[in-house]
Amino acid sequence: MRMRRAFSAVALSAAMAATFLAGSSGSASAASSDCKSGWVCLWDYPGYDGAAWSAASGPGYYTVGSKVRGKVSSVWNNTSRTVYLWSECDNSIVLGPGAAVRDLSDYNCGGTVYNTWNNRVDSLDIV
Ligand SMILES: [Ca+2]
Repeated sequence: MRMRRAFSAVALSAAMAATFLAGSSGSASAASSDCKSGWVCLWDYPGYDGAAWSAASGPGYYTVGSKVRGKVSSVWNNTSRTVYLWSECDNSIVLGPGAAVRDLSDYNCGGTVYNTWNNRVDSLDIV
């Protein structure tokens, strides 16, 4: 049900869906220290490493930047808001303010195709 809601949000807000801003320019990797207060940061590798992409703290629906979409392995919600992560999985991951996931392989995917959330996040809501 949440997945359905997420996909309808894509259709409705395509024009206003903010694109993630690159957390670092030119650099191949970014550390957790690059994740500014008020941002949600997503990394290609576990342990907050790899190419980072970030979203501003404003509430809304965000599509993960193409360079890390479907590749996210760790995430840090460095905002004071709640964040919902979306993917093909039937469930969602809810991150309270300040919450982080070091390795999305630790989270079981609720779908029938994939085992874990590793490399699955394609969008999120900041509420
Ligand atoms: Ca990855």
